[in-house]
Amino acid sequence: MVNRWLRLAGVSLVLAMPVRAATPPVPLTVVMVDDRFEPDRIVLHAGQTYALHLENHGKDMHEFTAPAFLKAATIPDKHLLSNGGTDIVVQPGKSATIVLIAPGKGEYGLVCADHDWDGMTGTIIVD
Ligand SMILES: [Cu+2]
Repeated sequence: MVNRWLRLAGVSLVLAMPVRAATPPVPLTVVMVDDRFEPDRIVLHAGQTYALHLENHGKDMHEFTAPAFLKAATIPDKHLLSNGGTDIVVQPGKSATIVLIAPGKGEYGLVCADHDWDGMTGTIIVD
């Protein structure tokens, strides 16, 4: 009987322990203009969760095209990706936010698929 009480008390203690809150995503804003990324050098820490917020301040549609990076990152909401998971499309005047966990260390290419010819390119560095 005592044994049973102890077991019950143990269960209650476990249930009463506060749930540790998950680390909130680190906000990271990248602005898209005609035709650049601001900033065009994005530095992330491997394994950190980010809320990548893309704002299109331009008059043209822009794309955050980073196939290797988006494939390597952990992205719960894959439906936010376009063109086979290679990019995030942002219409002019609109924004998009995607939560992702940065992949392993490395350097990943970034372009706007429509305006790379005009120098709309960047680099994503994970350290
Ligand atoms: Cu563009």
